[in-house]
Amino acid sequence: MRVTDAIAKALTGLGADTVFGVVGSGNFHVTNALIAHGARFVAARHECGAASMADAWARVAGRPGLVTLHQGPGITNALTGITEAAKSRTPMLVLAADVSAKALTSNFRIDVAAITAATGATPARLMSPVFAIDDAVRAYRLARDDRRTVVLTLPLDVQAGECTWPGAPELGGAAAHPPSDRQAAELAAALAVAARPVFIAGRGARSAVARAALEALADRCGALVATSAVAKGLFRGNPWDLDVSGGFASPIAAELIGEADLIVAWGCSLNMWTTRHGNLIGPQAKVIQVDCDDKAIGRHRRVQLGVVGDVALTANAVAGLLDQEPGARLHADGAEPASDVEQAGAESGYRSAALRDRLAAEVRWRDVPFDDLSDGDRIDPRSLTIALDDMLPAERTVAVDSGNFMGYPSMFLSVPDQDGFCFTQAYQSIGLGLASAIGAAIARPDRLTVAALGDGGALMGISELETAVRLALPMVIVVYDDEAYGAEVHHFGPEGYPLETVRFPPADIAAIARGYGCDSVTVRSLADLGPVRDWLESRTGRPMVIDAKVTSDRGAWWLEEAFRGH
Ligand SMILES: Cc1ncc(C[n+]2csc(CCOP(=O)(O)OP(=O)(O)O)c2C)c(N)n1
Ligand SMILES: [Mg+2]
Repeated sequence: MRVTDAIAKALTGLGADTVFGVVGSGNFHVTNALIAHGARFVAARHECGAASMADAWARVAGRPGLVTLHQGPGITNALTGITEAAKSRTPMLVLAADVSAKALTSNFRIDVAAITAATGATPARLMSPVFAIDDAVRAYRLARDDRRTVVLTLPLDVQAGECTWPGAPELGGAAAHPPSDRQAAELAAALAVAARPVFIAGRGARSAVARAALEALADRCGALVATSAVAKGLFRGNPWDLDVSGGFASPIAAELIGEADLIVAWGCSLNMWTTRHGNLIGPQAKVIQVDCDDKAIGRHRRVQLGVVGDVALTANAVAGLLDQEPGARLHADGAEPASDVEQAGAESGYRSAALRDRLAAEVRWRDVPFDDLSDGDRIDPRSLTIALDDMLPAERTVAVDSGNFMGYPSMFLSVPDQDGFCFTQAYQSIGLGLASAIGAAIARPDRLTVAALGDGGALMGISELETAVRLALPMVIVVYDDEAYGAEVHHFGPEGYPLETVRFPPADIAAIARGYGCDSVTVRSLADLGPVRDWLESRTGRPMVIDAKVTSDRGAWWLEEAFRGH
């Protein structure tokens, strides 16, 4: 059996059914072999787009993404998307063609392993036809079980070799690890005495199973629940949900997190974004971090207790301890546990009927009063986003690019659950948002996908507009168009620096989008949104691009937070 055919058969047998890429001679055969074995191939127009699509697809589908690339420039073009995936610990397997070992003078020759390792991705290589299937299966397993972005190079001479099919490979399930008894008891003891506990769930809690376990435990001890930005939507519908902790937190969420006496981070690193450089967590708070990776504990801030274990298993174990007779084994720090009466029901811990009413009225950003700066020529991005939140179906996936604008969709658009939000900011690259939205749309065709982009990021990644049109994806692409690299304008403008390098003349993005085959509209006021309403009713099969000419008198306030991180 030819090696390309064998690894395609093995990978599709393991469940890899969707593959993204740009085909050149080096990945032609392996891509066709994947298709022959039943995979769907999505042709991107740029390799960075292919990597970003697979990254977002993996995040939303909850399974490893798969990419195929041509050797040399195919790989270097994909690097920014690969880096975002690697930094996000997205399980993803990149099948990257490479020149044969003896082709020392090939134009395409680069040190793929070195360049891959430099991004934080994990390099792997097919060494010989004999071991090709084992190596490919191992790479897939590493991506899935260790949440790695693995770049598996496929040298052309090995690809062309022959191997023997050994029978369908088995992967087995990845084992989740429970916490140690001692750490679970210490966490239970801390929760038993906490008066104002807040849970902050992160990427490691992005599942329905983790949500159920965390909500049960939060109910048991009267905790309020929040998420980091990447896990937005996880607690949607829970009356005690504070939404996102960090720069995007609404005033009431920031107030309540700041007054917590216990913060428990669940699969959440508590980085500078989630904690506003640490300032969101009050000095009185005890901080406990639960993570399946012991190296993640305390990496971004000091914690009083680290619990190494799977989020759901830990939450269940701790709930089990709290359900037992409050006894000596819960008194790890010598304090008295709260009474059973206080622990049960909505009036326990941080929870009260009055707070529940306040949260219902205030926790959404759209309910926080603001002065609408729309002037007829340009629309206030907050008013635009609130109007879209009202118009677009609730069953939606929101994918956000990077830039000054990024808080508007993140804060003013609600999402149905954690899979409804795709936040690719681990590398802080602009230009990935459109491709990410396409990957998410392919993973969840039942939902309307909303790509939220700045004009800079939109024009950087615009080649994938053709992909969205070709695939007839149900997408609304909102461009927050301030005719500038607004982030830079607001970063340097106040200090009086010249801004010619970061400002642009108006671009007719609606016309550009029509050229690609999209429906489109230019929006300067709420009255211009009629065509979006019509599009939602008629669903033309063409993506809808909204070129929103937005006001931009000052930087979004979360940006000031961001600049402190530069
Ligand atoms: C690939 C890449 N190049 C440059 C930057 C620096 N950068 C950060 S935000 C930004 C401006 C983005 O402009 P736009 O997409 O219009 O969003 P805005 O800030 O105007 O809302 C730039 C250039 C980056 N983060 N990534
Ligand atoms: Mg801009």
